[in-house]
Amino acid sequence: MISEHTVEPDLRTITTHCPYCAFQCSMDLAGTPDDLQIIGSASFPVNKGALCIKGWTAGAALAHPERLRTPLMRGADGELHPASWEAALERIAQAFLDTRAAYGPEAVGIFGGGSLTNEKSYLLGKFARVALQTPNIDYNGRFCMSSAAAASIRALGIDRGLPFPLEDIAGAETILMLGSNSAETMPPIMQYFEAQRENGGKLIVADPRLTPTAQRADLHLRLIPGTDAALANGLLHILVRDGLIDADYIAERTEGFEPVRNLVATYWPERVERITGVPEAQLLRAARMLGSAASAMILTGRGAEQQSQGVNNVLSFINVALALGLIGHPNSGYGCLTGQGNGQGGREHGQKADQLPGYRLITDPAARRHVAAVWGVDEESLPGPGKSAYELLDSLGRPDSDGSSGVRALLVMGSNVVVSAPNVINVEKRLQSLDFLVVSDFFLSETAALADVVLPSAQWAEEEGTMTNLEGRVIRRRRAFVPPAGVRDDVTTICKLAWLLGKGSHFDYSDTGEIFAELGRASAGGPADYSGITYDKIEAQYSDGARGIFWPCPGPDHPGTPRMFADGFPTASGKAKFHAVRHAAPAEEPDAEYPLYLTTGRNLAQYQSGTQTRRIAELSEMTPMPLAEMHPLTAQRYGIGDGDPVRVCTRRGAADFTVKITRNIREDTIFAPFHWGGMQAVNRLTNPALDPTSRMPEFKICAARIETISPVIPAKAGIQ
Ligand SMILES: Nc1nc2c(c(=O)[nH]1)N[C@H]1C(S)=C(S)[C@@H](COP(=O)(O)OP(=O)(O)OC[C@H]3O[C@@H](n4cnc5c(=O)[nH]c(N)nc54)[C@H](O)[C@@H]3O)O[C@H]1N2
Ligand SMILES: Nc1nc2c(c(=O)[nH]1)N[C@H]1C(S)=C(S)[C@@H](COP(=O)(O)OP(=O)(O)OC[C@H]3O[C@@H](n4cnc5c(=O)[nH]c(N)nc54)[C@H](O)[C@@H]3O)O[C@H]1N2
Ligand code: SF4
Ligand SMILES: [Mo]
Repeated sequence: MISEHTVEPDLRTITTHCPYCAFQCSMDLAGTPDDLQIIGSASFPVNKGALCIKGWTAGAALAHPERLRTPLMRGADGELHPASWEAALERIAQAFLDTRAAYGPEAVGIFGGGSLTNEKSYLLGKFARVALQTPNIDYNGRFCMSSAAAASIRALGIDRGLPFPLEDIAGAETILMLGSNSAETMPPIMQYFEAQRENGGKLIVADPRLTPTAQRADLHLRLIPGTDAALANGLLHILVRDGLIDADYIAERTEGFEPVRNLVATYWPERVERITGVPEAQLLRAARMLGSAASAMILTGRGAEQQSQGVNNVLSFINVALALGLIGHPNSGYGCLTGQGNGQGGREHGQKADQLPGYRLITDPAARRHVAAVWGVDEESLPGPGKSAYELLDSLGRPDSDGSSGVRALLVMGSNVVVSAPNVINVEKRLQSLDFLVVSDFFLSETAALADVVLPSAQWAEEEGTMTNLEGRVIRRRRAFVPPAGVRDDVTTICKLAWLLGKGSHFDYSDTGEIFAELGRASAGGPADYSGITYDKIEAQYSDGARGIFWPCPGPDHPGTPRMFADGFPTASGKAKFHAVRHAAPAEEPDAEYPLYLTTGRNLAQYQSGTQTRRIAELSEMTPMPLAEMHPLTAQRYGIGDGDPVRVCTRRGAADFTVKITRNIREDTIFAPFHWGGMQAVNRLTNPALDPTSRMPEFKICAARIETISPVIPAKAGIQ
């Protein structure tokens, strides 16, 4: 069993990584939680000393006055009251046991997150399958890069967001980015694009908005939301027509090109201009920039992925990368820019509904045998696949279509779903209809406020573990401080609950290193093989400047794999696969009643559902409220001025914003960020239409109309 806390002396310098995004900047911490100095670690080869404003200010959440410092339990009066850990954990265990007795094990569900360390992600997956024996575990990564993941697995046999180190960006002659605004979402990455430009390289950005990222590009393709696959097919049409494809590579390293060639023949430039809104001349220029380059990269962000066609969009761009012979060549390839701190590792070790550790499928008999042996359980006792994130949320508290009970008790760890899931009006209702909800968080998030039991969790600088960054580089998160009295780390919480559920012997660890070693054994032989990585090996790499180890790392002497696909693809044939994918309309398109596209995304100074960043004064001052971006001509049509309050309505509901008038957006599109809750939650509006393969919701497109309203009172930081 994990000891409560190993006491670390405060007041010292320790090197760890940022709590927020997948760039995982290394930072040196000095001081105490009340007075913390954070500087970017100059020697870490990823951020090279740079941090963004969120990283600089990350310390403010540690000693924040609103931080949860004791468990809370809902009393007979309907309010949350402070409670002891013993009482809270017993209530949770009893609720899980009662639910299981009444409705069966699948009626208990877990919703995890991509901010959890590898150790916690792995334990949560094991807890679901071994302690609860429920198939119903999924996580917020389903809302993040699941479309890119599914497409990469289909086409390339494996999903590692970037299959090459970031430094390769600097050497690429041409880069095409689809729906990524990394100047705001991972600012320190821009140093690689600067270096690329200094080396004479060119950048193309496809985005309905002229974002800060697109402003740095040589060519901005201001496409109509939801037309990414048509753009890809149109580019490939020109590349084939103009003889710019790599016939040798296609013959030797790929299969399935002919149907793609036939399909893209129908995507002539004039037609693609009509579908995408991108002028023919720009299509030609983009195709030439890609096709004539000695090295080129295609990178996707959430813009192209968070669609009901997300998998097809990514497949269509992988087609372009394969036809040009890019994948596996120096300073070239296809990559997905992963989002959350452990967005990569969090998707590999069992938080997904259909997954076992090492990126194995829970339906694969060999994988089940292997993992059951590592866990010391009977193979038959492992459940099958469960429901995907939105389907899980939508099933809460009501019977399934097959008459079974649906999920009636839920543990949420690392997500704030009433802000960040699509169609949150429905999600909130579903959460309220549960028999029992428990949420672990640092603060009383909007989701925690609905819970029967709230558990206060240790934060990044108070815990040990590993994270896997956007490059697949496994790094160490180190503890600098003891958590405040009354706060526990999630590892301790999960293990204690397992004991109370009678499965403690499977959750008996002396420290997180032991959990990581077990994760390594469970992942051995799987696609994401960590078996050759140990804490000591990562630490040794830190001291010689290499800094972290790239998976797959299948043995103790293996150095890790910074670059993949140089010699082949991990598919049955060893070849990459083309997929002939037509573009298709989004699930909802503008019409007379809802005449505008609504798209959603991020601001520089806020992070995700805002639980952390809305509580940090500097960040809230920079970005105090959600702004709905609108073109001046659109605003004029509605008689709206800059700074006016506006109500945006869709078929799901209404939400309130302040208008920002900008020429940097298409006339037919409005954009709003999703970092706020309540009436300011853009997810009151979004469409939960799912991609048929990845089950990714269509966060990036729905049809909307706008109404003018009386002034919005700016929300106070932290409390909405
Ligand atoms: N500041 C900040 N940084 C973050 C985060 C944060 O919340 N705040 N979150 C982290 C996480 S988890 C993630 S996943 C990443 C996300 O990082 P990004 O993918 O860069 O972020 P988004 O703003 O969601 O979407 C990117 C762009 O997609 C565009 N877009 C909208 N619709 C379409 C379309 O149909 N096609 C195309 N091609 N583009 C479209 C939007 O205009 C937007 O500029 O950021 C990470 N970093
Ligand atoms: N409209 C719209 N909606 C979106 C998106 C979009 O582009 N548009 N993007 C989607 C994407 S890409 C993502 S990744 C999701 C993210 O949305 P969420 O899943 O809500 O992500 P966070 O806000 O990071 O939520 C994490 C919560 O867990 C807490 N937390 C963080 N780390 C830990 C931990 O280690 N332990 C515990 N116990 N708690 C922790 C935080 O305080 C926070 O309350 O939103 C999705 N929703
Ligand atoms: S939020 Fe991302 S880019 Fe900003 S400091 Fe943290 S890891 Fe670096
Ligand atoms: Mo994400």
